[in-house]
Amino acid sequence: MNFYALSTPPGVSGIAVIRISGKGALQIANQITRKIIDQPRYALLQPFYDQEGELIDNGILIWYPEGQSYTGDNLIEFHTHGSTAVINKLLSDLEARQDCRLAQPGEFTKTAYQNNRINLYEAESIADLIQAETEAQRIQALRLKNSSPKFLKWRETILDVLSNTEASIDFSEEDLPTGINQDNEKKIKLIVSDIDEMLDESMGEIIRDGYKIAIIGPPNAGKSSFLNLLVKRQAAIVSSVKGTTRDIIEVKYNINNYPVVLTDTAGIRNAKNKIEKTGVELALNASKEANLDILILDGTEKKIPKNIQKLISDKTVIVLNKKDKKSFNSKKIIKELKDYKFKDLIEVSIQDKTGINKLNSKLKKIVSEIDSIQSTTLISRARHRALLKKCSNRLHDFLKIIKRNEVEKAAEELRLASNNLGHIVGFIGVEEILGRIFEDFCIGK
Ligand SMILES: Nc1nc2c(ncn2[C@@H]2O[C@H](COP(=O)(O)OP(=O)(O)OP(=O)(O)O)[C@@H](O)[C@H]2O)c(=O)[nH]1
Ligand SMILES: [Mg+2]
Repeated sequence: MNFYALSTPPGVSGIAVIRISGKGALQIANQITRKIIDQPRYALLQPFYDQEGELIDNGILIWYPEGQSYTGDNLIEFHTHGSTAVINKLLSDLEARQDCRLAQPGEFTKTAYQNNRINLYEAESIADLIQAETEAQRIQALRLKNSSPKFLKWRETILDVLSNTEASIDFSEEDLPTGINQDNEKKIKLIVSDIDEMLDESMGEIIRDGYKIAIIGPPNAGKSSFLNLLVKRQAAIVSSVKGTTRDIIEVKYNINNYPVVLTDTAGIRNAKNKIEKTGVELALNASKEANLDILILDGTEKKIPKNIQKLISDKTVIVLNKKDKKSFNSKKIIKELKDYKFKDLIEVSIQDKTGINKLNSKLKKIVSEIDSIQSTTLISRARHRALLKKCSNRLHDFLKIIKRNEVEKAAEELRLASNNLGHIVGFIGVEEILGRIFEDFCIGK
């Protein structure tokens, strides 16, 4: 069955691209253009007609033949004018055909995978690339796409070592080339250290899902005011009533092209009210999960509450707020903080916007530190991370077991380790996750 979809975003645009993929795509293109298309990979200016012979539009048609297309099957691209009327007319003409149906989300890429045009890992990187909202995410997705050969090479080496190991089950040691066992161990050790280095980086997930910043502090310190100031809109309610914010308020934000998720939280205190209590629990949780805490304190207060002190860590930026007020006095608080380790301390007035530029450049600097770490390939998907972790464990076990000369058991570890890598690129046993991966795509990709 041939499938089709609008591959450009819906709505009015200069041009729109509608694609059909499948064995019969060329035949459908012949019918629509009322001529025989015989020039592959060539931009042809053509009138497009519907089944009744009525002109739909004049546009560009490109035929990508089987084996040379994105999906691997015959693929036709219609470039039409991007008006809703033209798009709808061509789409409904395709829908009316017996041999054509609307594509499912991600079906073009899924077909490419099934036709061995790309591996699963590359398909996932394409999904990431389509969904990339910022420059950093785009670079990361491209980097991922290019790292699939690394997994394939590791897998090949492991399979090599596996066949050597299996050979040593059948042959006596004298029959094997000398030094082969040491050589095998060395190869596996190298792979393990590469994988463990990769696993060490959590930055890939940060770039994919956003750098998490939790805005925390006691009630009324100005947390919600700070959020609103940063995102330049009233994302959260501000009031002089203590305990205004109760739910977690999550706002997507962009610092220096890095995606950031800002969360405003309930003021932390010993709340009696049940709802506020839940809010405080959520706040503590958000702080735990955050990559960075911005702790907002009211600089007119003399003390830092005990339950707030407990939250100060090396991922905390302390913001002493309300500098505009006469009673603002940072000395006492700073003194109280002398035994604590934290990232930075800045005095501001959110109301007057004093100190805010300085705070912003601090945040920029902190968030940009990601850049220096992301030089190696990063793992951005939990699925890859879990499989690499399993693979690493297997290889560590192999190194232990082979020392005890339990060759058969050791070989089994290698087999499982190579399977783990195979799962990442999609060679084996991935049917159950295919749906999940491709449903992330939009229709038309
Ligand atoms: N004078 C002065 N008042 C401020 C400043 N920042 C915030 N406020 C006031 O402090 C009060 C509390 O502000 P919010 O932003 O609601 O504080 P919050 O930390 O979100 O409070 P909860 O949601 O209750 O935890 C409001 O009346 C703000 O107008 C400031 O820099 N100076
Ligand atoms: Mg608030």
